[in-house]
Order: sequence, then C-alpha cells, then structure tokens
Amino acid sequence: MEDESLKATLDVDSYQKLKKIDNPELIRFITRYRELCSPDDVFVCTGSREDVQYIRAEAIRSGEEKELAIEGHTVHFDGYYDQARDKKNTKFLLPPDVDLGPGINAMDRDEGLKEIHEILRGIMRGHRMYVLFFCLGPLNSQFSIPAVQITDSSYVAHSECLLYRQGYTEFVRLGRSNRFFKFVHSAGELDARKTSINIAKRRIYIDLETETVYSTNTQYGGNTIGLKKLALRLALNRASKEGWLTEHMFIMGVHGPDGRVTYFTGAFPSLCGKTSTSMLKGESIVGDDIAYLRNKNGVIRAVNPEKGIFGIIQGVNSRDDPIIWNALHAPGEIIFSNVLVTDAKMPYWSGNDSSDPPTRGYNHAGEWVAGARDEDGNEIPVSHPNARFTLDMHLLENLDPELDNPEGVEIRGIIYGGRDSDTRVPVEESFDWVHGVITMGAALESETTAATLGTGGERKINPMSNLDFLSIPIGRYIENHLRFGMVDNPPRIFAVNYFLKDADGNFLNARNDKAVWLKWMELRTHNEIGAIKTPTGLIPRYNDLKKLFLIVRGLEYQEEAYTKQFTVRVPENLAKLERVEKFYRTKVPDTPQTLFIVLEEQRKRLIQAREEFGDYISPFALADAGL
Ligand code: SPV
Ligand code: MN
Repeated sequence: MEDESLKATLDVDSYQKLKKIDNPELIRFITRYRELCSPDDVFVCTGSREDVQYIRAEAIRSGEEKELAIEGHTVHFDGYYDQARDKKNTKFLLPPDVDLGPGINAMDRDEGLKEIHEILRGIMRGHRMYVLFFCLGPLNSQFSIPAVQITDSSYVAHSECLLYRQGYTEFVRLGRSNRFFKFVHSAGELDARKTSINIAKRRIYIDLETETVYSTNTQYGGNTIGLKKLALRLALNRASKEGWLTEHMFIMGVHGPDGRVTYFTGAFPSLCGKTSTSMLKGESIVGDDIAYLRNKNGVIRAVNPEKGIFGIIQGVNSRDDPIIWNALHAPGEIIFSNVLVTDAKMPYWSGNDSSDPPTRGYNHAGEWVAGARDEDGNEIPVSHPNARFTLDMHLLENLDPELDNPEGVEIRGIIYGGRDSDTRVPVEESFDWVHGVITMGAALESETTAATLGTGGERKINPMSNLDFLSIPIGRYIENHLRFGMVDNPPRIFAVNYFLKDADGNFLNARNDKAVWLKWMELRTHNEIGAIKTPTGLIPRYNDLKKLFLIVRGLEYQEEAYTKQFTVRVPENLAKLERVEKFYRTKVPDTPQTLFIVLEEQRKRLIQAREEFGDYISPFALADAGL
C-alpha cells in the first residue's frame, strides 16, 4: 500500500530510484513525510553526477543561491535573525524514563513529536521535496552510518552534496539490514530574498529513539544540514551504547621525519584555532570538524564522517590561510554564505586582505552601505561574523590521501585547545590517558572574546569542546573517554594554548608557532624527543624547541621567550582547578570519582612545587623527564 501511495505521487524516474532500495522502513519514512509536508513534487537524488548537478542548478533557479563572478561560486543568505545555531530551540525529545541531566536541553517526547508534526503539516506546499542519501564516513566501513535527508531547501541539499559522501549505493547494498539516520528539514515559507519567514516556529527536535531529527523554519547550516551537528548528536548517543567515540574534532596528518605521517585529532571550541591548525601548510587534512574513533584490535583509529568543510570565513586572509585563500579564489564549486557581494559579484568578508573594504554591496541584511544600522540600532558589519564557505575538500591542495580509507587512520595524538590568556603553557603533554582526559579534555575552558573591554573574557567550561552536542549525560561521556583509552598504547594527549599573554596583555606567541608545537608533539608520539616534567604535564625542552623553531619557522628562538611561555603559573593553575571542580560538583551529578581524584593529585603537585619554587616556576628549575 505504501508502495502504491508512493507510486501514485512520484514521477516514474524517482519511483524507479527508490524501488532499488529494499527497505520498508525507508519507504514508510519517505511516504509519511511526503504526505504530511505536501510538497508540489519530489526529487530523489542517487548521487549521480547528473542528479547532483541538477540540485545545484535548482538552487540557483529557485533563488536560494546566486551565481558569483568566479566559475562554480555561489552565494546564499540566511535570514537576518537566522545566522547561527539556535540553542534555545534545539531539544532532545525524551521519554519519561530518560534523563540527560542538567545543562542539556530536552522536552517530553510525545509533546515534542506532536508539536513538530503540526508544524510540518503542509509546510512544503509550493516547494519541491528532495530525498538524498549519504554515508557518514567512508563507504563499506565499520565506522560508517548511512543517512537519509528530506529537505525542501535546494541550498541544504546542495551543501550536503559538497560536504558528505553519497550513500545511495550503500542503501541499495545494505537493504533491510541498514540502520540509518533520518533527517526531515523544511525552510518553511520564504520571503522575496528566499529566507525563512516563520522564525518564531524555528525548531530542531532530536528523537534519539528513532534516530530522527526534525528541523523547521530555518536555513542556517548548523540547524539544517542534518548530517552535521544533528547527526553528531545521534552518533554520539549510538557510540555511547557501542563503545566508540563521536567527537567534535579535526583529523590531520602531521608530517614527521623521512616522510612519516602521524595522525592527530584535535578538539577546540569555536574561534580557538581549530580549522587553522588542521589547515597548516606542510601538513595534511583529513577533516576539520568531526571524528568517529574506534578501538580496532587495540589500536585507536578514526574517520571523518564528512568530506567537506563548512568553515568560518571571517579573518581568512592570504598570509595566514594560504591554502583556504587559494581555494576560495579559484574556480570550483563553493557556496559562500552571509558574506557581502560586491557590484563585481565577488564575495567579501571581514578580515579579507584582498583590497580596500567595499563601502556598499549586498549582504545578510540586504542592500548594504558602510555604517548602516539594523532595526535595533546596531551597526551592520560588512559580513556576518558567522559567514561561511562550503566546499568539498578535494578542492584543497593539502587533502590527506587517507580520507576514504574504510579502516580510518591510526590516531597517535589527541590535542585539546582553548582560549586561555593566563594559565596554560603553549603546549603540554599529559602524564597518561586518564590525566589527559581529565585535566585537558574534561577541563577544557575557553574565554569568550571581550576585545572591546580589553580584558580577558569570561571562561566557559566546554568538555572536549563537545558540550553543545552531548546527547548523553556529561559524566557518562567522560566515563566513556576514560574507558576508551584502556588499550596498551592509547594516543598521547596534549593541550595547546595559542592565546597565552604576558602581564601587559601581549600575546606570547606568534600565530604560526603552532606549526612548531605540532612537530614537537609528532616526535613525542614516537618517543624521539624528551620533555620536562612540571606539576601539570610534560613540556618541551628549550634546546629541542630552538632546533625546531629554526627548521620549521626559520627563526632563532630565544631563551627569554621560552621562559616566559613555559613558566608554570601556579596561582592561575590552582584557580583553574577550583573552577573545574566546582563545575563538576555543582553541574554534573554523574561525574566519575576519578575526575575529582585526578584534579586533587594535580592540586597537590602544584602546592608542593610552590613550596619549593614559588608561584611562578621557570622551566629551567624543573627536572628533565627524558623520553
Ligand atoms: C561549529 O559551530 O562548531 C561549526 C558550525 O562547526 S555549525 O555547523 O554551526 O555547528
Ligand atoms: Mn564545529
């Protein structure tokens, strides 16, 4: 009957495409939302070149994207009040017996399902419904999860074709055994600029039970691209049941001596250098945002569920980000969002160093002139701070060849980074897995940028930089990490801090010093370079860094700079421990006891060292730990 119903409303071509997939659950899902949402017609995408090109052409024809001067480039705008993830209206739908703990936005499942299905009723009238199939992770891989996306936005469909591996063949291959994620999205009614009108009915509801996410009346990618942060939450919940990890991490290859490539993952809250680290010249990128990690016969391996980048464009300039810059200026399929479009149909964004800033153009607010203000009296910047570019990583010159390896890459190091003006040294290794998970991952903090006040901002704890996406209680999430590292040789855990300042508020490091830290970490994972033991971890020796600075950056690294950067700041470290402990004692009822024990040990080491060396301890005063 479902089959008949589908046949009656689909054109022959779409019907034939779906017929090849033997999965009644899938057919039921598509039938249900076609009936409920009432689109004018349906387009089923098999991922063929022809189908994908059709979607791109439709994005332009419908007006959701407009062509720019360089071949392949388009621009999309989200509504003025739809420029970021909507945390308030993103909720887990939970049955009465499930509790994710405080700090995770949730509501009653039945109530939420009822509400969202009322919103979805008839929402696609006048629109086309796209049905797309993807695979989160390489095809034919134990890591991977197939996913189906229903959307009435050709921009969302187009974005996903750039960001994710096509999965139609996986659906055909897996048939009834397929356990896939499901996403239903509608941008809802659109205005003349093709942006969502009914923002008051913007909802992102996540049903863990059926692994389905519903998203309505929004276009911004973080709310609508089901396979990105919506799938991250579903995958994290599934991973927790199956003993693997879903992380908000890049994956990159760091190039060591003699052509050796060592893979690292890295977790950084937004605006802390995550993409720029994964994009460093001379290294190679596997992914910039999400990683699935598994223990494969005692070895930790990871894949990127994505194949593209939805990256922040603000601040991208030719000097600091040459690889992205080159890609953004060459012909190729790129969607720019919420940038300014000049009269010459070129994209422009804050921090772009190509020419004088334009004084007029078209941006997320519509026709724009310099100094224009919005309804609330706020000055409208040339581009939105969350303006982005979307591209397939195959456009990048530094794409790592292992991207599609179904076995993933072996991870030898995990890096946690935050914006920290006064506490942590620039790079530091943990004593062991548990110490790293607790004092570097679970204790990850970042300062909100308070540039206008000229002071360090407010610090926010963001465990593993994954707090926004946790779909299990925080304590259980940390417990999963502790357990995950119980293998013979777990990856080494490192913390980096690119934002350390001196007492006068000057940064102690140059932006590209991170290139040196990466090489040091790479050598550490192969036991090829020594370290100094401090109360909080293992830090580089001066002589080693001196050599590396010369090789990597061609610079003479001064002893004075080293001393300032790597001085152990005892009072600040003790204050940090207190903040972290307070957070877990008051906000995380299921915190594993190990966390408090490890924090306490660190406190004791700091206090003991203070007795011997004082509040600020020069790295030269401390003992060498050897390899
Ligand atoms: C992030 O904010 O971490 C992003 C962009 O990667 S979003 O898709 O909005 O999550
Ligand atoms: Mn992200």
